[in-house]
Amino acid sequence: MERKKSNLAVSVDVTKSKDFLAIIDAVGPFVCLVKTHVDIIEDFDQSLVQQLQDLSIKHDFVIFEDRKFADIGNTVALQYSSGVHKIANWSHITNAHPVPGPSIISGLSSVGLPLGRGLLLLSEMSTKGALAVGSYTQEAVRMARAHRDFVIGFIAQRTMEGIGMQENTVDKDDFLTLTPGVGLDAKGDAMGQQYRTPRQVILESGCDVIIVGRGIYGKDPGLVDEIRAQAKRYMEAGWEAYQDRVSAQA
Ligand code: 5IU
Repeated sequence: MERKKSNLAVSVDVTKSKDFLAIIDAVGPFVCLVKTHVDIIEDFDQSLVQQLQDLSIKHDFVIFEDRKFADIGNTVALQYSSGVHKIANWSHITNAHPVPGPSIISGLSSVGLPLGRGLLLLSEMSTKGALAVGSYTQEAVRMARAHRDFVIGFIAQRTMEGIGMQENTVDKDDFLTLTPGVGLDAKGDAMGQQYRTPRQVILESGCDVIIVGRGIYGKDPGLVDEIRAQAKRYMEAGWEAYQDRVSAQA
């Protein structure tokens, strides 16, 4: 993030590998991270993974497969390592719902830790009526604190720093907060998504990374110049909000 002066992550939710690779190559210079959903790609094969890894090296970004694991430890370990996608082989970070309890972290870390991977826990969601609130969110943070060797942060709508800690504690968490539901032009979509601006997310809510999907590639995955321009626009908005937050804290 420091090296590229970018706290922008782009979420590439498209179904054709040609579009997928073209979008990533266009946004690559502006992002710290690319978020994927490989299970929606219709013409997936192992060569796609190789091309994604090549782009990650070319543009210096981290790969995050947004798999949202949610099963028992034994099953998630198999889903993470095996099957068609073999996520652990190529995705630097992935994420999990805390709903099964700490065993989901043990299951995933048995595969990911030896490979140097990291995990994000989903402690909140951006959708209307989400159930990940209150004590659920607090327990997610507690689970993360107990597994700092593998958990590197959260998908959440605000910083989780201090949540569930005693008032006068001096402990600092230092977890990352990555936040979806970010848009500069739209307020939401027809399926419950809700958008806030990079300023609201980074400056007011204390998050670290903005995750943007359709706000960047939404109009047409073929419009590469437009996609590049939007990526630059979101990168600048995200970084400016971050700079303002850091200088306000100093
Ligand atoms: N995503 C959310 N909200 C959440 C979580 C994940 O939008 O709370 I957890 C994912 C879904 C999609 C991306 O892959 O982030 C947002 O895409 P758009 O910017 O196109 O809405």
